Amino acid sequence: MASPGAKLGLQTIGSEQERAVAVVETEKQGDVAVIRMNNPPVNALGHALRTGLEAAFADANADPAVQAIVLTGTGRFFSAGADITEFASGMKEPFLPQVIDTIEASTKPVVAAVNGTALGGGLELALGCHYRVAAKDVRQLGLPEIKLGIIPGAGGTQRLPRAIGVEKALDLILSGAFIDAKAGAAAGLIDKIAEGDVVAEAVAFAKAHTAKPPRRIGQQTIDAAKVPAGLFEKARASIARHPSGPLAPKCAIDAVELSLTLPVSEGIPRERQIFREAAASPYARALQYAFFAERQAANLPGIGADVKTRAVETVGIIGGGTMGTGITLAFLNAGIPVTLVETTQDALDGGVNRIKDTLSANARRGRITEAQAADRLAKLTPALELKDLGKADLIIEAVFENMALKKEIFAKLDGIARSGAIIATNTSTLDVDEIAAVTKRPQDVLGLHFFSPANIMRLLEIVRAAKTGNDVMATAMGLAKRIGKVGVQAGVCDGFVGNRMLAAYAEEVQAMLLEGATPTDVDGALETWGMAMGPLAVADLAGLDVSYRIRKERKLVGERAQLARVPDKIVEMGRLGQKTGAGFYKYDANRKRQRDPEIEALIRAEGNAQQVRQKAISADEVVERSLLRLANEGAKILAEGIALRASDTDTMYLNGYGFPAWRGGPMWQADHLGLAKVAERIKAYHAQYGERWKIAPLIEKLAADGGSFAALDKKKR
Ligand code: T1G
Repeated sequence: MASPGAKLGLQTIGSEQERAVAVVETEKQGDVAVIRMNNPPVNALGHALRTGLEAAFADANADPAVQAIVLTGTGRFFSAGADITEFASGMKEPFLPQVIDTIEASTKPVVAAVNGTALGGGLELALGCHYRVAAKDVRQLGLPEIKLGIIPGAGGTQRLPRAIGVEKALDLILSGAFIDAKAGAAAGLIDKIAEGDVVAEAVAFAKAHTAKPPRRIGQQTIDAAKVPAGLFEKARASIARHPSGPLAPKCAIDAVELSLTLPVSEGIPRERQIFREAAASPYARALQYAFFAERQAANLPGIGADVKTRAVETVGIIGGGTMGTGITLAFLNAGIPVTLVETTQDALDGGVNRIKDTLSANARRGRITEAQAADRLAKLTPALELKDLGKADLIIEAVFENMALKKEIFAKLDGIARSGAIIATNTSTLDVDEIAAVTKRPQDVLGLHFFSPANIMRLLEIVRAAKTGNDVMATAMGLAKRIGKVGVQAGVCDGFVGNRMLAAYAEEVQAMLLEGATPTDVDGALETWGMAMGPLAVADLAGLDVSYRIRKERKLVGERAQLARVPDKIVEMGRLGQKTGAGFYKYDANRKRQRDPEIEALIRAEGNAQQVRQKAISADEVVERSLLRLANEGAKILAEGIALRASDTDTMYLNGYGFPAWRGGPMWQADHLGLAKVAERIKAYHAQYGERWKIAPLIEKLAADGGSFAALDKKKR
């Protein structure tokens, strides 16, 4: 072995090996070999890294001068787990379970110096080490595989229960939640929290353990008596509407349950079988697609890392209503001071109290501490004058959905906002170009369309107007991540991307009601299929008056007016949804919905009045017609360039419209069904129902060429 502290490497015999060497470095600190993973950006355990680790451990174990081994990562990452990009292309040996078994079998103590994020295979790697020393600021420890529609596949379902107990392990694996180093130590996952340099403290820890036989988690047994009775039954009963779909949660429970009865040497091969079953499902493919789609959405063509973003350290919000206060909370929660402007003291007090109530409720529920709640409230400045926003870096208008009012406010802001400030509108449908045109600084104007409740919903539709500057778009995209949102670009058209598709979907729902379906039939079918909430229940939650006002502004005619008759009549009866205790449904004191025969009769009468041929509509038809209208409208939007990618549309529906991630999104569903089949079905509906089902030329073309939305997106990269 070369002199202490020297960098060691494998003999280079080919490019794969070169990569393996490049991503694993071994350094000697006295008689301790420090093996460092260096595979940016997240130390994903791809083939090269697995190969490099296997070789580095073989080397260190064979070296008589080495008494102990420390494994660590680089930068913010220990390892973010298996390389998800390898899933589609298939993995090559050495497989991760093998590498981890080799590490656990080491005859010399192996200490993981967990310098940062350790997730999935990354945490399984650390569990294969004999001891774990973590840096005190580590926030992300977990096995989130379930969010990708799979289960831990490198021993996590067998070793984690032995390390922290079956109940905690099952909870972490089923939720995919992250824990920090402190919680890890409390659970028994982490042996020592490093106050200083984690590698140095891990080396010292290792030296202190060279005399003892290594402690292998894989050899530990589980005391079944300590497992709460009925744990697995309760878990199985709790996964009916798991956000990862019907299969992976069941697989996770089955695998963890094996840890009670099988030794690790038998449990891991069984885990692998179950892993493969989950990985082969369309739900896993949809969730992995969603993972990358969300990250892809942040890439704006022509706007590279060289585009300088603007500083946003203070924000002004105009309007203390539901949206204004939700948006204010989103910024306060991210530690960004907000000045909230309203026109009257009462309205302002109303808004401030709503914010106070939400913060104290979050503290009461333990989501934040009292101190954090107080700190966030201290960052709020109520105001009654627009001029108080003169210093704000970003101003967001969130007033009533009325063009004249918004233009009046933007004309005033043009004279008030500091030079270089970004001025945004939270409109959900109106023309942002028209709003920008009342200012002398259209390059500083864009749409920031939040979704209610704005402090909860992850989606932020970033509406790029014709003159919006690249730096403003880049700033908005970065800001979205900073406030915990998923930013997705949309162009200007009526309803932008999300609401324009929603209008087509909602229209088809109304058509199915007039043909004979009931609200319960429609919502029931879509919720059983996986939607978080059916479209009519969502309409009642959002308030039927909101869409009523938009329809009245639009002055609908022809079939569109006919299809809006039922919701119009319901609103004109004073039934605005949950907030009035009745809409498409009746609501009890706990806001639980109940079918309402009066509304079902109203719908029947309207269907007959419009002489709509009545028919039984199956749940499958409800789902098919809803999805195809969404995909067809999505394809038109894509062809017009209003959405950059089909995957952006899906990212919007997953994060803003309650579309289940394990179903991928409307465009992914269309690809999954096959565009030839989609085209055939749309044409069949067009023949039956006419113009509203006119096929999008893009679908017709892709179907004819054997193409797909995914392939189209790939071409654009
Ligand atoms: N594989 C491949 N690429 C990955 C990756 C991974 N595991 N994790 C992140 N990336 C890419 C990501 O696409 C992006 O690329 C860049 O890294 C930065 O990510 C056997 C089989 C770690 C919390 O589920 O949750 O182990 O867009 O923008 O916000 O049991 O990434 O720049 O080109 O998200 O700081 C289990 C997944 C895998 C963790 C960091 N692991 N990653 O968030 O950065 S399955 C996970 C995350 C497994 C084993 C099984 C997050 C993060 P690009 P980012 P971030």
